[in-house]
Amino acid sequence: MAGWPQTASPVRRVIVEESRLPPGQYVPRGQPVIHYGRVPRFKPESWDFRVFGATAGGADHRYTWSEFEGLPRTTRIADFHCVTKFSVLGNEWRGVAPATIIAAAPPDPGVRHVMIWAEYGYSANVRLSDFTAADTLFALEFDEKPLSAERGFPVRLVVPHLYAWKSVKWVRGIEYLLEDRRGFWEERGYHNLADPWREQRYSYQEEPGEGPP
Ligand SMILES: Nc1nc2c(c(=O)[nH]1)N[C@H]1C(S)=C(S)[C@@H](COP(=O)(O)O)O[C@H]1N2
Ligand SMILES: [Mo]
Repeated sequence: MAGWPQTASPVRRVIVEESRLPPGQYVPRGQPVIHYGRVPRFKPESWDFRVFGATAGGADHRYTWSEFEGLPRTTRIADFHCVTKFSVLGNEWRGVAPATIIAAAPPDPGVRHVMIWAEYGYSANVRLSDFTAADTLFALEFDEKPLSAERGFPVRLVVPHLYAWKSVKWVRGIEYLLEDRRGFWEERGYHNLADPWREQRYSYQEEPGEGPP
């Protein structure tokens, strides 16, 4: 067999794992759970998912829980990088691709950014290109089971290629933006773009054009 020998030495394994970790990150034991505030209670009768802001037709789109739950699902395996420096590797998420939402409720052609909204007003802004990236997903399942309450049940966004504060738990909707606007942590000193490979942790690192004025 060409390439790596089948039994990698411990040293080689470490090198392979490290090349997979963005700068400054480490792999902790276990799977930390992090969020601001309380875990919301899910009420299926009143739960909805709204698409609003600059939609193509100007009208909002609303999914009830049974409609959202019935959307086609797809699986993604991805790493997860928190700005507090831990990374969790190889997570298996299953859920609804943003493309499915965009097809049903398209944005105005001028839209370049999307605000993700959650319970209690938590929010995160992402570029439309990050929202539609191949690894981005509205996850309903983790490890082939429904999300646990603390991990975002019933729906969370996962944007594996950005720091994890953009992976909004307990999502309730998206807002299409004609002008970029900062979300919850972006307003509180975190980087507007949040690329872990470029260590875009804090807003003071932003270059001109990387964030709203
Ligand atoms: N709604 C909501 N989503 C959130 C947060 C939050 O405070 N509220 N915290 C974010 C942060 S900072 C991280 S690191 C991840 C943690 O996800 P986990 O608890 O599944 O590890 O959730 C993100 N999503
Ligand atoms: Mo985080």
